[in-house]
Amino acid sequence: MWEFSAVFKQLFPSISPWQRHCKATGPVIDMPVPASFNDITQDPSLENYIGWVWYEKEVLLPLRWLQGDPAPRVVLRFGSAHYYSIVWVNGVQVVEHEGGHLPFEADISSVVQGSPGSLCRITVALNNTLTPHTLPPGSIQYMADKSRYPKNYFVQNTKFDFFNYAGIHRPVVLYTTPAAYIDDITVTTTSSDSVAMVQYQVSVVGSTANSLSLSLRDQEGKVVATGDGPVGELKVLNPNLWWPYLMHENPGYLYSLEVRMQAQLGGALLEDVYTLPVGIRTVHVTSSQFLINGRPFYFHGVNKHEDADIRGKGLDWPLIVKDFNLLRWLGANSFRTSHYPYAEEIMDLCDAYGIAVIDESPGVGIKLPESFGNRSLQHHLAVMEELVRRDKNRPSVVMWSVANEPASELPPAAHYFKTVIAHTKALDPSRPVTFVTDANYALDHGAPYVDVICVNSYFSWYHDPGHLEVIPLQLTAQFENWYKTYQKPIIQSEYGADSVPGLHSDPPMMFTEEYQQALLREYHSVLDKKRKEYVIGELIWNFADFMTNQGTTRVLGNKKGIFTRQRQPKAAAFVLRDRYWKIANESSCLPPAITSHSLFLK
Ligand code: GCB
Repeated sequence: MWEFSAVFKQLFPSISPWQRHCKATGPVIDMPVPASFNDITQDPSLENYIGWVWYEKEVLLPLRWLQGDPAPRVVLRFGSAHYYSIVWVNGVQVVEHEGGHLPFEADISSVVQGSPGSLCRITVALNNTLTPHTLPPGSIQYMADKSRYPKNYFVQNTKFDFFNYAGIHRPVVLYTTPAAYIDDITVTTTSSDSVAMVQYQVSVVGSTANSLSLSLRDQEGKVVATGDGPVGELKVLNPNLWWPYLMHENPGYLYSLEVRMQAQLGGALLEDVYTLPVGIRTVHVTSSQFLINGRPFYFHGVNKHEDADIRGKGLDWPLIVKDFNLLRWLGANSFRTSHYPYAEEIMDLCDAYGIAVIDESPGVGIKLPESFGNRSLQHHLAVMEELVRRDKNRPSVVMWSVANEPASELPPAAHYFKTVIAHTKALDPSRPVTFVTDANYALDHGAPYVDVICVNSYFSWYHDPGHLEVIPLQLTAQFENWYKTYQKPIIQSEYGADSVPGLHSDPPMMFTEEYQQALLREYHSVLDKKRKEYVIGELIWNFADFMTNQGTTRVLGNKKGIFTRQRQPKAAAFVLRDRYWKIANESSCLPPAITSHSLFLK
């Protein structure tokens, strides 16, 4: 629990609570972390709040963290905080970070080691304001007409379809390392039938006089390869490959790589040990296939959101585990982290369960011409660096997505996406890169640079509403046009319809459960033809209903979920479940037999 206060209606902090206790500057309330702050109280002005908020917490650090020669390095780490954070410890600024959805940390040793035994005060100023240069972009609009709006009235405009929840969304942890420590590890893998190579690179900070030794253990704890030094290769005979769920009877196989460092520092011998889960797998894209370990992979999965009642985008373990159980019930083998990177805790389970991930940056709603300028571009490159650094070693991540539905028909999109995609590939040459488009195939300036075409369409929903009969023609044309133009494999990265649970009509009408089912079935009939050619996946929009801004087309949020926001199935969930298990059984690599309500746990 943290203390919390909001500085209402101010875009910039004009008070300085970090210099003394937050509560000395005005009233504070209790605020849980992790959680979005928006839905925690009954106060509508906090729900829709725009501007700076303050979080504060005092902790007592163990004495052994603060002593020693050399003393350990004490680090304060945030899993994520949305959107712009400034952090002080005992009144000293220790880190500033732009962007939600990704971690950041600060070495706070010098601040805390001066005062052993006293409380350590952590203060966070957080601002959720989005501008044309943030990711996602937004804009603040002042309403000048005094006859219609109060003085200084402004609104936050965004071009994306989910609620801009804010707060400290993921765990905040304090940890220590020795003064010389393992700072980063990069692992890539290659394999043939009987032998795999694990290439590694380890970086150490704090000492040049260090030695590194590595050992790779299998799931039985047996050491299968050893190595030493900062760069090298481990050879694994008869490897257990990492396979996606339903593509193998033992999906998500993870080895465990132990990296041990010893370093001399000021006469002391320091030791740091880090254990990294490693999945051995390869990913390749041809003109019509997506290959995992050389075998064609078909994405039958979902798009998700981090979203739930009360906690908003705050990490919630029961919800996470429930969602994975639903994914496996559904027979889904993949998801896209629409429209921002998900929590590391979620990604860990994808690695362990074999759920293939299209890992998306927060580049959603890039529509304004100014959002394609150099300032935005530089920030986008920095975000890709943070994302790749965080997720590069995850076998579940099979492709990066740098954006969702940008205005890619604008001419500056060519340079913008060429640069972002080339940068991402330079950071990680081992994975394909894409962005998700809803632009016309003939006008899209970003598509030439992607490895896989990911296209969203809402035929018979946003276009020709109510006319299910147009889907076969329009969807077939969509696929053929894209394929003729690019000869690249295609994923239907979104399609779907809103349905209000419990609303029925036959013949099907929009917003009923029957219409959502019927629309899905129309899409599926075309997908069944095209998946024999070059369509390599289908991701339903959306896994579950989720909160959006208020608007005339949203009834308490977006209702395109096949599950409700509380994770109860709508009729469409059963259509998709039958389909995904059927596809899994066809392509199959021994999925367990389907029985009505059983879970297929490892
Ligand atoms: C889209 C967007 C997604 C929306 C969805 C919808 O194309 O990518 O963020 O929520 O359509 O339901 O309108």
